[in-house]
Amino acid sequence: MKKVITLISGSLAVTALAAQEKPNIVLIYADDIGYGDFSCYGATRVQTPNVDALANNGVRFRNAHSAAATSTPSRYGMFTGEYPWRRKGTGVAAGDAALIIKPHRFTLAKLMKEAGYTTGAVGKWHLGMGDETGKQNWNERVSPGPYEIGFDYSYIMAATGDRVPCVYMENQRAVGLDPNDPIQVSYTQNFPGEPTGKENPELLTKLKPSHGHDMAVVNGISRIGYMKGGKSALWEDENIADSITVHAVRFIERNKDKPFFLYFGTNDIHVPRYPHERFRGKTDMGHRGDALVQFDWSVGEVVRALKEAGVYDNTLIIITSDNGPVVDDGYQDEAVEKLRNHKPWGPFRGGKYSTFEAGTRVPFIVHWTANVRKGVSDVLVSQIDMLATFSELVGKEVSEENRADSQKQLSAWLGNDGKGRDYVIGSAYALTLLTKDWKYIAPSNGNPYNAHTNTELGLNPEEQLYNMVIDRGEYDNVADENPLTVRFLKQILEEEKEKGMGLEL
Ligand code: NG6
Ligand code: CA
Repeated sequence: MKKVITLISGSLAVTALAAQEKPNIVLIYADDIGYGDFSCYGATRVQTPNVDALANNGVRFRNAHSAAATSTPSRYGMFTGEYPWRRKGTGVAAGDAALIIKPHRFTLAKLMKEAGYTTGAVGKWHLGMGDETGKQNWNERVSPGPYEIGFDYSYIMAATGDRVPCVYMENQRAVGLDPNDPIQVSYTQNFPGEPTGKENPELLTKLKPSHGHDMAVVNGISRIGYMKGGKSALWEDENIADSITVHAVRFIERNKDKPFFLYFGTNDIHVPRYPHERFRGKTDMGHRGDALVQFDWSVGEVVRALKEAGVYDNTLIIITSDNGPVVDDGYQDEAVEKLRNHKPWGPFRGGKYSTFEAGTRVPFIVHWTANVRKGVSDVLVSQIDMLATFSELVGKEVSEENRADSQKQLSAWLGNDGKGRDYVIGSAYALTLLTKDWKYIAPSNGNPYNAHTNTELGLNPEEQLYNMVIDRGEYDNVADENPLTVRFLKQILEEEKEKGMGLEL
């Protein structure tokens, strides 16, 4: 394939690409994998060779952020380019939530389609489906969904592994459904006669909850939400990685002759963690560690498919995560007991749900064979920039309105520019503003500690300011000593809020 790079004042820039020369894009979006969970980010008790190979031959970022500290808002931000805190209703979605990104909105997938790509969404979705919460008929095509916001093909889990309905939806229809055994879903009440984890603990043969997760029992594991029917369509947790990986691979095989964009949202390592037998015991950390190995296997399969299709060198691959790590997220899977010296959050404080860094500082690896400057990058980058950055990559302009908060950061993402973003705003109960040097956390009266998950949420009625150069662990609040810095950062936040906050979807 012809190289399509020109040198402009010392930095790599991608020129307008002829259709067949457009790079494919594969976005591997992990779930709850923390900054310190891959061996290339310092983990020692788990080896992730497939991830590491991409990191070693690509750019590995050390200051990269998801848009939020949980899944739904992070995915919303990444797909729309708009900070999720601007919109009401972008918090963690129930399994029967209506589609959160409205069909009229411009999205990353629509951008790619307009640029001539075939687009696919495989794996975890968690952005809702249908036009009214709780009103979906899961026995028919559920719409709107991925297709209506730009994905030609989809094979998804509607919400999360721990939320009903526990079925795969292919092109928005439940896979393997027997019409004589229709699916019913409710997030308000159980269906008469259906067992629950709470009332029938004897049915929990695979995993028991540690908190919550005591409603419908599917595959020996109790979940969030009630469900009845659809027996032939129910997933088996130990096969989820296989099932979604195979569909990602098939999408690549089918589309290898034309440019494609694949969003591959893995179920690993979200709860309930129940990796396939062949990954059990691969680490000494129980299901959480073994699920990391399973994730790495999925990455290896995608890479292999790209190589076998002959498109590896012309595919830009991103590996990142939707939020930081959590150890006990609601099931008794021994993650806490077996963690010992492993640090999923790396050198950072907090974790999933937290305003502290580990909430949103996630692994971020960009691989594109000859087109990146290999190495480690410390510039500030954010998933919110995917939309504008991909628009640069494919040479398709996006209006300022459609670009929302998304910035063109291609040069930084390819490892060529030492600047990156000036700041990024995070949201987990309270807003945060992070620059290269400082982290400001707005005052909040929320609970500072999540006892269920053992997470410091970083909420404080006082203003917090941390010097990220000398205190990346956010232990020494220096707000009082630096009133001018606090004022400056607050002003940026105020200006950003004035552009729109608390808007309806
Ligand atoms: C929480 C769930 C947690 C997880 C999270 C969403 C309970 C007790 N906890 O409410 O298990 O599902 O939501 O995670 O129900 S996320 O990564 O998809 O945002
Ligand atoms: Ca997540």
